[in-house]
Amino acid sequence: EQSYDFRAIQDRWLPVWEELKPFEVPQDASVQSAKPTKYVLDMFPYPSGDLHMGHAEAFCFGDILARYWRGQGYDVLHPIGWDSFGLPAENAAIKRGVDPREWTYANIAQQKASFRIYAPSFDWSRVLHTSDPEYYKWNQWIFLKMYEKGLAYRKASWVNWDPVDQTVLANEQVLADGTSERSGAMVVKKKLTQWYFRITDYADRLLEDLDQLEGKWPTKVLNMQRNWIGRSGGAEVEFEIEGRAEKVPVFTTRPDTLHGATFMVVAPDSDLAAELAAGASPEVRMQFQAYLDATQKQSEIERQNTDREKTGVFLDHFAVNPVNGERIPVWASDYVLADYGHGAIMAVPAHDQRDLDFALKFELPVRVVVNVLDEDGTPMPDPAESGIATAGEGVLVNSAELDGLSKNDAIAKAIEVLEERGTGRAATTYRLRDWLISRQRYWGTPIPILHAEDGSMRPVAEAELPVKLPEAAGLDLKPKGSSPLGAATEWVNVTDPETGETLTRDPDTMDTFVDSSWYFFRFLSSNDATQAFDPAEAKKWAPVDQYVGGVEHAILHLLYSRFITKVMFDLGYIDFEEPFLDMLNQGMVLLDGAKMSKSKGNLVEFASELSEHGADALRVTLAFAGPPEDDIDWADVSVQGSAKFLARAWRIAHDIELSGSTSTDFAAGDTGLRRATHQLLADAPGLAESYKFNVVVARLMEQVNVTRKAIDSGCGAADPAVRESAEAIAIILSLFAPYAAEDMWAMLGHEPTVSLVEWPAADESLLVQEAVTMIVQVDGKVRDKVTVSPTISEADAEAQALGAPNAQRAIGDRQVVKVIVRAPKIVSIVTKP
Ligand code: ANZ
Repeated sequence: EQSYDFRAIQDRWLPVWEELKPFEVPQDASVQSAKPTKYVLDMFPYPSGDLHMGHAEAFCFGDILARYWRGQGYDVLHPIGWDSFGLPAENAAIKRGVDPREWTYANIAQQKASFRIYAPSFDWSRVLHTSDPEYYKWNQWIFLKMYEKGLAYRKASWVNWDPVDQTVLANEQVLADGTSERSGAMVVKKKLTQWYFRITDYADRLLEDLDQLEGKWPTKVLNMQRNWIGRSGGAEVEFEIEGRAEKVPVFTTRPDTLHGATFMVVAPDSDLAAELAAGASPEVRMQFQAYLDATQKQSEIERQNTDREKTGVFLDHFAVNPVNGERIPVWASDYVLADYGHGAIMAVPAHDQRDLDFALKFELPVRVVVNVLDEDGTPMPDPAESGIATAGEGVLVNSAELDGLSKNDAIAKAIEVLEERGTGRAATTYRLRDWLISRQRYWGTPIPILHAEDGSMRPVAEAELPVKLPEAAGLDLKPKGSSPLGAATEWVNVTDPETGETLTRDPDTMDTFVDSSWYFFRFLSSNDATQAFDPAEAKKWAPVDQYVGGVEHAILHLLYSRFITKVMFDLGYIDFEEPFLDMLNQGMVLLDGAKMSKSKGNLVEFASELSEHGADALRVTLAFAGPPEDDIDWADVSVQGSAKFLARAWRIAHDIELSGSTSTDFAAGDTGLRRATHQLLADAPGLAESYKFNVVVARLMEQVNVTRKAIDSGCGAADPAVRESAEAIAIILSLFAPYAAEDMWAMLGHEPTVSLVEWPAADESLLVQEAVTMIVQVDGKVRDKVTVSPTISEADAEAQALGAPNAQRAIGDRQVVKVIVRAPKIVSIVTKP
């Protein structure tokens, strides 16, 4: 007798699916379909080796949703591609002496082979690799569009520099201890001329549009985005510095405290500090230089640590407080950051703790300008004495026209006064910085800019794109602080065909976050050589309805994708401004409570799990382990248990086949089993849509059990209700175990593929109605009990109670004077003769 054999089943259906290509959707918006559409996307993989368990999990969840929506009658776009540029490929290539191209594409081939067996329902006709010139051509096109709009620009600035990898790092690639996330080296600051995208122009929209995603994205992710943008409202106040023609602006959230500003602090690494120090005595100059050197060894995170002992250098200059004409000393200190606000602050020691710590250390004056009370209504102790700055609500003092006002009124009034005098204005500051996109590495998209000898720049003509990456052979890829492309002489040097002028190509490559900031658009038209994507396709499919991926991308990838989407909107290519409508962040796959890694030696290999247990058992295990947002501990799951469940499900279809019955007269089937089947059909959609995949699997397990019971000790395998149940099981099971489901579907006499079958609707009349007992009292005595729906209305409850036979008997010919209804529990009837 035949038994469940996952290998045989995989071998049977893979070639059939490959022939059928059931998940391809035409790349032609003019092909009409009456169906609504869904775009379901998993964050695309990085080809660092074979697929790992994290991929298995994320792609399992994305695939459940893609398959679910097909079952609900949608055309579903579910594409796959590879994020194939980037440092790891290059570093691995350097280590092994192979071409990064070869290494990358070999890994992609391996991942493709694993995916083929794992069988997510991808549209393979749209596959893309960001390292293909056909893809990165459009990165360059986007760059040119941004350049045209003034959104791509170059500036010299201090950047995080990884001295081991010899490359620029983004802030979030620098760990809290100041080391590089990549190499572990202490990160230093270095001044470089770099390309930036002006994302700060979009800060307000990026912040405000998050409100549209409330309830659709995880709250944690929304908050991380908000904090990263970090908008603060306040004022910009201009201070004169004695001996300097131009005034210096500072940003403050507390313009109400201006009368309490007793000194000014500038960031040591700001241009202003350098300028003021240059005009000071040789002694101050030396002190300042030493202090600047020390500051540059510190990470931004260390500098923001409020517990640190304050340090600083007096710059031998004085500023003038614009509201009271007072001369205040100007200091340099590392707690002021060069690239936040204006890189200079008015220090109000009475009401800001950092300023107070600084004032107490360097014996600077502390002046209270807000009388702050504690919870009991008693005045807070003097900050100069207690060492505690008072930041709360209070009434203004020592502040001329602001005296007597509350903090908020004083903020408004102070701004008014500043604006009247022309020495300040309301202002908003953001934590968000412009996006540094240039990298001094080989394996990325070349920046399509030509430099002339006079220092001017020419964008490469659109018709000349792509600017192809030169071959790696012969180039020294080892990091050295400038791009390896600079040494590709033949590539770098270009003669302008019109003027004969010698031009050089920009040797930097783009941050790979550029590649991933718009790949969801390229999937719409991945085979179109004439445009980045077809706006008509975008109208049909985009935005992405469901995005699935790791929370490690909660900040940058999502922020950059949202930014580029808004740029595309402004350029008129699309009519929406948010790229991802719903998002699921899956948990991690752990082993014995720990993150798996090669170095810890606790790696569960996806490839070996796949060959040992098969795709279906692996996928069912991942889906059944718990809510998808939670971590899965591989030590706690049972892949064997999943395989047993699949065998039991499969055997139901097998038994039906053996029974020889082909009746589809479901209405004639066993009612008890039919009720269970229809309850499953009624409940599964809501569960799937709220990501309760584990509950759907549990319900399938129950259904398999009741069906088995019906076969063995009930109506028997030939009963049409058993077939009805088996079909429902196969259809819903196809979300999790496409091979077993397809095999069941075939045994039930259907053509492939079960994956495109629309879910049967639940028959309402077969659903188990919930019911409660309602008590009917007449003149204080319980006379009857009626079964009612828990949601019964007051009017219906009253009618039911009055109509209940025993209640009617008790009422007799007495007159009902009052009916008190407490639906659905009790109805109390009061009568009189
Ligand atoms: C005077 C003042 C008085 C301030 C007071 C606060 C309290 P957030 O909320 O984070 O935006 N600040 C401004 N620029 C800075 C920089 N480049 N580096 C370090 N600190 C800077 O913080 C804004 C406040 O942080 C500003 O308001 C300024 O100090 C400081 F009772 O100005 B405040």
